[in-house]
Amino acid sequence: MGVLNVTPDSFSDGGQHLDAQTAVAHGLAMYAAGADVVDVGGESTRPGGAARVDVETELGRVVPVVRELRRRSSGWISVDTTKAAVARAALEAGADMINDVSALRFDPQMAPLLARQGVPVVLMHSRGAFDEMHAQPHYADVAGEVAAELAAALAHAEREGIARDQTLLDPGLGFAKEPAHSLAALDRLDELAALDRPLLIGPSRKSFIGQTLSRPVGERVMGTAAAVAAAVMGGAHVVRVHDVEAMLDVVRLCDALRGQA
Ligand code: PMM
Repeated sequence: MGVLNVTPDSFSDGGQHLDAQTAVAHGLAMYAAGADVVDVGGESTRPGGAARVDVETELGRVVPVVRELRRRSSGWISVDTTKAAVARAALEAGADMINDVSALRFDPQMAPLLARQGVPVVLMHSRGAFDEMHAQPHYADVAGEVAAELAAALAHAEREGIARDQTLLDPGLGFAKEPAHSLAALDRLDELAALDRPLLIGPSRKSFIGQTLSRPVGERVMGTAAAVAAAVMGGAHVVRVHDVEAMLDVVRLCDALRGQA
């Protein structure tokens, strides 16, 4: 899954693809580099106070890009949003799946929409409201608590009429987690296997890599490669990354090691 942020302020690629044409070109380049899915986002969740965008702004960023990607590619299109109105318009414009970093918590209309549409949905672990997602709560056992909270999110989704087999789960590296928490969640990804759903993981260029290696955001490709390798060896099915071509090599080698190539 390639990351396509159509935002001025995402932490690593903010401002690079703000006009629709540039964004579409980058999305198509990620498919050409081997991405199966491109994840289009119109609202940054950057640590340190990303500004909430209103629905109209987010729609204006996301929908033209989805429509044009759909016209020019048969690759899967995911939309990274917590707003039901954006998800609905994006699905109408041709998106295939929704990536909700709030795991349906922020917009009460999101679950009924996805239940009706029957499309795949990523339920990502986070805690708190939008502006608290990067606050640092305490964990006694991060892997166990993330697994329990994802199990609760999955149960909530099922109560709302979303089929279990529509869902993917994501431990949410960097969301309500200090670097040590993200490292532990990644190292113990296998503990999410008991939930028996495909696992998505998004380590790309994140600050747990930067802080561990003392690297600025532009120098985290090798750290990202190590995290992607750990994720795949730990059982991840989808990795959400910026550097598609490089990470595809990592994934393919790990798949070969696991005998799945
Ligand atoms: N990380 C970011 C945004 N969306 N979605 C999922 N499912 N998992 C993640 O780890 C994740 C996400 C962080 O911001 P970025 O778009 O700048 O990488």
